Amino acid sequence: MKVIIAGGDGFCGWPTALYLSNQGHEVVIVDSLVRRKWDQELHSNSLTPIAGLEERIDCWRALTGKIIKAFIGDLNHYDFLREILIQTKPEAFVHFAEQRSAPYSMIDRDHAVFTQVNNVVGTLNVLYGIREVVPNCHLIKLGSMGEYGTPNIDIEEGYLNITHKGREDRLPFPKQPGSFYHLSKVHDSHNIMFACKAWGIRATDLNQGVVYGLHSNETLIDPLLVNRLDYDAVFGTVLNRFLAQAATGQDLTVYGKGGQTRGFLNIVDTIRCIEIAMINPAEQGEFRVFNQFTEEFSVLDLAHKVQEVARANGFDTHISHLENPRIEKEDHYYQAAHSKLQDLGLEPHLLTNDILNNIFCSVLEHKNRLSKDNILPKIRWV
Ligand code: NAD
Ligand code: USQ
Repeated sequence: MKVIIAGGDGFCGWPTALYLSNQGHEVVIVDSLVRRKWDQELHSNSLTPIAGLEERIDCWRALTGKIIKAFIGDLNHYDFLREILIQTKPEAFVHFAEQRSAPYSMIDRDHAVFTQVNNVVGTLNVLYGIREVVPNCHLIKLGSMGEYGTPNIDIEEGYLNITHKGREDRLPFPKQPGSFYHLSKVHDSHNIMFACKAWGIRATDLNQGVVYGLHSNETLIDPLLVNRLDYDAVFGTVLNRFLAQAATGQDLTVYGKGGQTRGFLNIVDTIRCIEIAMINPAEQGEFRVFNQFTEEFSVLDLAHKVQEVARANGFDTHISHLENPRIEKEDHYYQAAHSKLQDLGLEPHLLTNDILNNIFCSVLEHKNRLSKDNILPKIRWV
């Protein structure tokens, strides 16, 4: 298939682009490279040394003979996006290209406004572009499990059957997001749902949990193809952060009690979920929602797992309960449905000690690149 990967220079997008290219799909990356600028703004870096996008793509072509095209530009610029759609006529549009850090969106007014404009306007432009240029193209949009928040009932996949005053309906599951970033995902979901209804667009909203790991079979082919790994308090996600902390002899930064429970998945499952959504497209006019994660863990569960693996490698790792910089429940019910991707063929890579140990060893290789100043959280929700 012809597929656009928007955000194809990022953590999820890069290994997805390589995998789909390896499977024989015609892959086109669209990315503004803004993520690399945010590293400069935050004085942070990927723990792994990542090559420039052009160098990465050249390396891929030299080693495999497969061509990935790239367009550098911003989805907020409609003329740029429209021109790419005209030139490439994609059958699927995988949309990773957003500002994805909750703490970044909570820095101040400017960062909250930027996050919502970047994400909501970018997605609106994609919807208008599909409508105008490629109405049959399947939009595969990365949403977030955090759109639902942590309600005291089971979370369903997108929709909830409700009986109210004797009448029944199937309605979108209530959303209680916990940051201006997560709110931008909710706004996107509403816009996409409306565009499907109004214009007959086909879309899959993948409510993804927290992703961990870094390597895929393809990124391991050559050091120039390595994926990025964020460990800082702004973009680093919890399990990758704990692994980087353990590898550099620091305490694991559990926020508050650590009872916060979330859905998690390995990066290799992210890639496979995108492929599954792509080869099983939504119907024309359908707004389909899948919950994309494989297991649930509390933050404290993860800290204990990392502590065990680190200790087996000779690191005496301690857990530190920091004052929680976020406003979130630290002790709550969490049970979320996630069967639809498995029904379509996902075979999860679960978090065994072996898998955790492999990621830990990859992190150890690059531990000298970690800057300790970037570990403790400085952004507060209040
Ligand atoms: P990332 O920041 O590593 O990559 C995002 C990429 O999009 C970057 O390369 C960036 O330059 C690009 N980008 C951002 N705004 C753009 C714009 N307006 N125009 C063009 N390019 C733009 O993020 P990621 O971790 O790969 O996440 C990808 C998607 O998956 C995001 O939408 C995120 O919300 C979602 N998601 C990520 C996780 C996770 O744990 N990483 C979990 C759930 C959902
Ligand atoms: N946490 C800690 N210690 C840390 C870092 C985080 O205890 O050092 C806690 C947080 O307080 C939170 C949980 O771990 O309760 C998850 O935090 P996170 O930073 O790993 O993930 P989050 O902010 O939710 O965002 C990440 C991605 C985002 C994606 C989301 C999926 O950055 O793009 O949408 O995961 S989900 O969590 O399902 O919403």
